[in-house]
Amino acid sequence: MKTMEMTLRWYGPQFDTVTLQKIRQIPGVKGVITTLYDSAPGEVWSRERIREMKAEVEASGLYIAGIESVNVHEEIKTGGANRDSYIDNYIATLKHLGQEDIHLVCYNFMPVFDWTRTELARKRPDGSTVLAYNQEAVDALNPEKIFESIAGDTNGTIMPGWEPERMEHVKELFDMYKDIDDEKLFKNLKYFLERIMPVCDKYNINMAIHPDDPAWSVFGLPRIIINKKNILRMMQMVDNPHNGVTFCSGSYGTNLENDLPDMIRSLKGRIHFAHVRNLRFNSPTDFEEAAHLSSDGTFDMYEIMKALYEIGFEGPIRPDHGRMIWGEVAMPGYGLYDRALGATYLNGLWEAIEKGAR
Ligand code: CS2
Ligand code: MN
Repeated sequence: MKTMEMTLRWYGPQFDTVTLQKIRQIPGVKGVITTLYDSAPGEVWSRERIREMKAEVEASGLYIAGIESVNVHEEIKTGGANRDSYIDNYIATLKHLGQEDIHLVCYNFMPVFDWTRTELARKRPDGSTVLAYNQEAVDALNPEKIFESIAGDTNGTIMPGWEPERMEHVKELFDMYKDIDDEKLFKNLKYFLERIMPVCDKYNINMAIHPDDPAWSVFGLPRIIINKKNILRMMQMVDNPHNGVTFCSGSYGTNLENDLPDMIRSLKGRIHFAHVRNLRFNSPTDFEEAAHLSSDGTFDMYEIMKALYEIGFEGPIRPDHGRMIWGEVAMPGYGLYDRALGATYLNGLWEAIEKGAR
């Protein structure tokens, strides 16, 4: 019987403190989710580079379960004059991935920034540190000075999507979006998807859009992959099973109005990848990335896993941002220990649900 595959994200040999050898020792984890970390959005990935990346992972006894992410160039998101050539490049990358037998691609359509947090190391009573978000802190930032304000808080580590090279252009990037509202962004997403679906059909590539995080507009930029209504609209506007979703509980869950198990059920057949993690809300505008356990946060993780089980989910799943515990020094959210605990907990929930259903 096909079932879900537990995986872990791996940031590659140059950046990750967590080695493939360590990942391999997490019970039940056989696949990794990775990407070509030194490629820029818009570049074509050659078959050779993909092969090298695969060989490295496979040499450690693991396999590549999917790519997170093949990033989408801002010209595509804004529908700029050069979008077609960037889409051609994206198609070439998808083709090469398919030829190398990789069939899952996670991406996002968030303008300018990837996920946004206001603290990368908030201390909890047990001494662990976690990523946290506070709306008042975001509202106090000047968008064009965001990088300076947040960079100071990170102990030299930065969030994906907040790289210094990118931040040098932050003003230009904001300008590119000045005429883009939600409707235009939807239109540009549709255009992109319609153009890439043929190559996805040919090579059986499941595209899995990652939700915007947090799931509302920040810094005045449009954000559309935020709730059930919008994600169903996206599924219907390009009604092809290869046009699917990364169901990230921690990202959709930032908006307490999102009923996560209900969203999962409504996406049956279209969830190709799952990120499962918990959040703890201290107030509706302040949350922190708790341990995966239901009792440590706001979500019922059993109900989330049960909904995935019941829709027959069988793709890769991974624990998401973990706490920093046991003195580990690693990229915020992506240490080994707490994500390994998360994977083990999710595997336990799944086993119980599966056996209970027999
Ligand atoms: C994040 C994102 O929440 C997450 O999983 O780490 O960076 C995510 O990888 C991208 O938005 C997917 O394109
Ligand atoms: Mn996620």
